[in-house]
Amino acid sequence: MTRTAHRICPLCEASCGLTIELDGDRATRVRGNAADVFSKGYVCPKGIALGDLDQDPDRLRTPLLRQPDGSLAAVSWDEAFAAVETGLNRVIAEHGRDAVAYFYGNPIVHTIALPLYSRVLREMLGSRNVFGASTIDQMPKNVSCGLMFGDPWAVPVPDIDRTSHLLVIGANPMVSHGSMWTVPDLPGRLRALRARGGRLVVVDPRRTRTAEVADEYVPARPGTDVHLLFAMVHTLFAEGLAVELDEAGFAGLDQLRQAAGDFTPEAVSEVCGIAPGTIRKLARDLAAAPTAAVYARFGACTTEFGTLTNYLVDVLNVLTGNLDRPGGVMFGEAQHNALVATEPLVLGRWHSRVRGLPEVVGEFPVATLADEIDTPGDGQVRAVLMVASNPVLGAPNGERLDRSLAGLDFMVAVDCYLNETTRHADVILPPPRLLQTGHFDIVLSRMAVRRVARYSPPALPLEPGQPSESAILAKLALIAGGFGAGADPAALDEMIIDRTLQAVLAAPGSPFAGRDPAELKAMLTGADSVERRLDLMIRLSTLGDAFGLRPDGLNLAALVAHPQGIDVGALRPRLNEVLVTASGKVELYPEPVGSDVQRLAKRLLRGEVPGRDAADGGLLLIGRRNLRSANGWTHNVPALSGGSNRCTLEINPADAGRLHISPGQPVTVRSRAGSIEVTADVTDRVAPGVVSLPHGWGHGRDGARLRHAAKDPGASANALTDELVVDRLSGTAVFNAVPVRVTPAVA
Ligand SMILES: Nc1nc2c(c(=O)[nH]1)N[C@H]1C(S)=C(S)[C@@H](COP(=O)(O)OP(=O)(O)OC[C@H]3O[C@@H](n4cnc5c(=O)[nH]c(N)nc54)[C@H](O)[C@@H]3O)O[C@H]1N2
Ligand SMILES: Nc1nc2c(c(=O)[nH]1)N[C@H]1C(S)=C(S)[C@@H](COP(=O)(O)OP(=O)(O)OC[C@H]3O[C@@H](n4cnc5c(=O)[nH]c(N)nc54)[C@H](O)[C@@H]3O)O[C@H]1N2
Ligand code: SF4
Ligand SMILES: [Mo]
Repeated sequence: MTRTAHRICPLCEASCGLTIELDGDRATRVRGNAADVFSKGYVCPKGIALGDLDQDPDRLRTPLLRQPDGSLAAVSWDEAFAAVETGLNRVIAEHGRDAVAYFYGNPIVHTIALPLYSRVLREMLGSRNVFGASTIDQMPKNVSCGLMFGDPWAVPVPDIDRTSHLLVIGANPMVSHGSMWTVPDLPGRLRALRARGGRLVVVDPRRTRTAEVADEYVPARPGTDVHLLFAMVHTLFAEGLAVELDEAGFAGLDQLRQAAGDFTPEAVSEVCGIAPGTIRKLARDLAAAPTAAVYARFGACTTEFGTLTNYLVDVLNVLTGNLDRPGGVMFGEAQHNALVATEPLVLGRWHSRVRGLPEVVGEFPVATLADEIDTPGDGQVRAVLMVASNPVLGAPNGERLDRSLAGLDFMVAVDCYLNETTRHADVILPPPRLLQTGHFDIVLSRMAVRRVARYSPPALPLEPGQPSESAILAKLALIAGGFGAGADPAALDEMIIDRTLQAVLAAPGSPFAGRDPAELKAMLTGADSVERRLDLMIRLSTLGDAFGLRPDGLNLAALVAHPQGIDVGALRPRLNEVLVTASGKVELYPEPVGSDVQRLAKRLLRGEVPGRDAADGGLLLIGRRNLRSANGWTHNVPALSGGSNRCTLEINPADAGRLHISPGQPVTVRSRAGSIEVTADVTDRVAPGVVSLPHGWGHGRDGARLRHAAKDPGASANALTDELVVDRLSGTAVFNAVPVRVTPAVA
């Protein structure tokens, strides 16, 4: 029987609406859903391949359990959960709760289950050893926003549909489709920007697709955006281009002005490799534009001064009067509880055992997980709950982590593949198929460019006895909390609903004061306890119906009745709603920024230029993303691999000539951490002195089951990246501007 289903694509942050044609339980065709209120039919090759990912023969359909002979065998769900209970209890009884680390991966923003259960799982586990994809990705943005606005998830995004000037630094949204910025059909929106006379300016060491469609492209030296942005701030002050700021709303302006004093365009020019005149022009154009937005992403986060860089991005947005105004950068609206206030960010409430790295937003840096596993003593990590992550390929010095994970006493993975990381697990719990999973953007809605809400229920039912990913994670939480493998996941949801309602009713100025929580709870709809939790979130969000207090507002039933989504409108100014700093002002020179500025200023005084002093001509490694990849986990699908999706080292012709490297030749790339062999792609897309490798490669390892990916395994960029270097304020890994040497490979 054929029919059609709608599903929001979970493969990147653009969250396009897909139309899926089904024959029985298989997807026969996937295309963009033209009626989707947000994406309006836009789709990319990954979305079209959703059915192939769903049907991948290597995708796990049953739990796997490590056998006495070391092999992994398919077992029932009951056996698998019982094994988790036994294994976890043993480690906790012998070594305490900190001996179990919890690690969440990138799908935390692409699933319903991870955002719903990550927090309760952490609470129930009660371990300080929490790690996650944030510190190998966007944590510098969370920290800079937390310091400036109080809430680490108050992330302003470019109001692209109304801006007249977009400055993109270290991001390639034409290929990545946007990140920390949910913006479907970015190519179309950029075309519209330019059609109405707006400008796109890109700063990147690589001439990316985004750079190619820009009005102005400024090649940059990796790792030096912080200098560039400081010099732009300097220029705004020096030329009187900064807007007047109200002292009641902004703190630290004088300190900021003083700090920017040393960073003249002339002082930073050599470091950045950008002429002083170009730097001044970047600042002047930004100030002169009627509206403008500065946006920076992965390339600006995963460098040694990632937090400072992201902070300066929003400083520029503030100083040009573009924070929280149409056409500038604006705060999206979450689909979740807005009625209980967020606590302002406090950093370093505790420190990691081995390297003494500060906790950030409740986590330790992934860059120190191997230390915590390898170093004996009280609090040593002996077990890991690995949920939706493949850090063997994604973490800095992944090869070291690969060895560390092999030495654990116990490991549980929640993952759809037996891959480079999960091959170390004792128990693997697979989430249901993509078509058996619904979608709701809990995290991404906060960074969406319009006020939209959409819900896709699962296209196919679960098999009898098969748990949803929500139920899997709820079970893990209950086991970690000592309630046992037999406990009912729905009971956990009911408890969370009760707790949330109590907190909402008790909040100062609650619109529900005096109401009976049971009465509110009885109003929740949904097919199961998970949907009832979603209904609760939606009703309590700024777009929600507040249990009838806002009759036009949204609830789950409304979204179910509108499968194409509901568009409430463009973003609206709401800084006053999101700002939760202790001072009640936007902090323009928050405390820990000052000490890092001094560190930066000292380097500038010493005349340090990244890469220049390294051996063999000082090449700096950066990453790149391919249109048909989602990190590495899509490489097992033929439609998404091969062709242009290749693991090669891009190197500029000038460097290739100097190093006697010809196109297509195998080369060895070495760093402090390790070495790999790859093929050279000689191209002037990368600036001289820069080489580029994609990540998520390095397949074909013993024990993994990614049969298609193993045919073209590539090599892991993270065999080269260094776990010992992190952004000091956020603990985030440094994936860009990694010093490497490249030589022709010896045959
Ligand atoms: N050198 C270098 N390193 C990088 C980067 C880089 O650009 N360069 N990028 C960094 C970034 S931005 C990120 S986000 C990280 C990625 O790091 P990870 O968090 O490891 O993310 P993925 O590689 O996307 O892996 C996702 C994992 O979840 C599984 N999975 C997919 N869907 C689901 C699901 O619905 N449920 C469950 N339970 N599992 C699922 C996949 O099989 C895979 O094992 O890598 C980082 N590492
Ligand atoms: N097709 C595809 N889409 C994806 C993904 C994917 O793997 N494939 N991954 C998803 C994930 S997990 C994320 S986090 C997002 C990331 O989204 P983006 O940040 O937009 O993607 P990247 O390609 O990592 O872009 C980083 C850019 O920074 C540049 N760069 C490197 N170092 C520096 C530097 O020091 N300064 C400057 N100015 N630029 C620098 C790189 O050349 C690159 O163009 O993409 C998401 N979308
Ligand atoms: S752009 Fe992103 S969300 Fe849209 S179809 Fe492609 S992978 Fe899916
Ligand atoms: Mo990411």
